[in-house]
Amino acid sequence: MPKSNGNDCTCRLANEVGQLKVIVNAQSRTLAKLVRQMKEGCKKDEEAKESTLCGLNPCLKCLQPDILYHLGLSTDTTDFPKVFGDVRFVCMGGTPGRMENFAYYVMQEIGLKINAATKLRNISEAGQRFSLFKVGPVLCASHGMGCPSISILLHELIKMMYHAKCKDPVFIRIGTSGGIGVEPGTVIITSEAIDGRLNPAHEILVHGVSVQHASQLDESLADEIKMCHDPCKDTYEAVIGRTLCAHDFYEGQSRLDGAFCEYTPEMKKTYLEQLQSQEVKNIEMESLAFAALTSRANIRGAVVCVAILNRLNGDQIKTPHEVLSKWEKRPQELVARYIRKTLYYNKNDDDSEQPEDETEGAAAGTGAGAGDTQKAPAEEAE
Ligand code: R2B
Ligand code: URA
Repeated sequence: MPKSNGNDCTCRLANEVGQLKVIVNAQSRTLAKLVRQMKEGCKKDEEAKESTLCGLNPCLKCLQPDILYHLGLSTDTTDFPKVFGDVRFVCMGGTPGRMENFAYYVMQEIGLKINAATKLRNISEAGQRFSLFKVGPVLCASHGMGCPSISILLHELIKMMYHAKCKDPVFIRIGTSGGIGVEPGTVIITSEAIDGRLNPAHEILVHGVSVQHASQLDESLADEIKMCHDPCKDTYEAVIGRTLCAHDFYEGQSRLDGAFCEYTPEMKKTYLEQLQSQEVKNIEMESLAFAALTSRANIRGAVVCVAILNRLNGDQIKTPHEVLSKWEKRPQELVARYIRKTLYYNKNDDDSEQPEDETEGAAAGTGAGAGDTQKAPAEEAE
C-alpha cells in the first residue's frame, strides 16, 4: 500500500540519516583530536604507549628482528606501530575469500572508503598461508581449519599486537558450525569452548607433557555482540551457549558419513544428546585454541558461528550454496554492527549535534582512509 511504503521509506531514510550523523560526529571528534595533537605535538603520547597484552614470552623483546613467518612479515622490514598500531579489532574466519569479503563489508559498515581504482591488499601474501586485510582499525585474517592452524595464526597475530603496541584489541572468530538442537541458520555466540570430553580446556603437548589452558571466553563481549541482534528485525535467532571444539570434522564430531566409522548410530545419538543436555549449542573446530590463546594474552575474545545444520537431524550438509552463503553473512553482520557501535556510539549522539572535542575510542584510527590497498588490475576495478 502506498501509504505504508511512504512511511517505510521515511523511516528508513530517518534511520540512515541518524546513522550517518553518528559517523560524521565521531569522525569530527577524531579530526579535532588529531588537530590538537598536531598543535601540541604527539611525540610524548606515542612514547608512553605500550601494548596491553599480558603473559607473553619475555624473550620477545630480544628478537631483533622477529619474523612472523606464516604472515610473511618481519619487524625489520615493517614498522609495526605505524602500520598496525591503530588496530582495535582482529576478526578471523576460515577462508581467505570470506575474510576478503568481510573486509569490504566492514569497510562499508564503518563508513570508510577507498578509491574505486584500488583494492584491499592481502598483507600476508608473501607468507602464502593466511590472508590478512586491514580496514582502518579492523584486521581481517583467514585461519584455515582446526586448532593447529588457528593457533599458528594467533601466535603471530598476538606478537603483531605486541610489537605494534596495540591497546586492548578485541579478537573475534566468525564462522560456521554444526548446531545441536538449534534451527539451521541460528547464530551461536560461544560462552565457553569445551573438548570432546566436555572439558573446558585446550590441551597441548609441551615436551611430551600435557598442558591445559582454560578456554572461557569474555562474557561481557558475548553479551555485547548478542545485543547487536535485533529479534524484531533479524529473521534468525542468536543464542549464547557452549561450543564443542573437535579436532576433526568426521569421527571427532560423531558423524556416520566419514571414510571410517567404528561406532553405531545409537552411540552417536547418545553422545549428541549428552551434549545437548550439557547446554552445548554447536560443534566447530577452532574455539579451544582461540579461547585459550586470547585469554592467556589478556585479550577479550568472542566466537560467533552460524549453525549450518542441526546435527540431531543428520550429518550431510544438503542446504543449497546460495542459502549457505546468506547464513554465513549472519555472524559477519552482527560483528560489523558491534564494531560500528563500539567505534561510533557516544551517549551524546542521542541528544546533541555538536561534535565533541574528544571521546576516547570514538573512530580512532579511521582518519586516514580504509587501510592497506593496492591498485586493482583494470578488470578487477570496481
Ligand atoms: C567449521 O567449519 C570447518 C569445517 O568444515 C571448520 O573450520 C569449522 O570450525
Ligand atoms: N563445521 C563443523 O566443524 N561442523 C559442522 O557440522 C559444520 C561446520
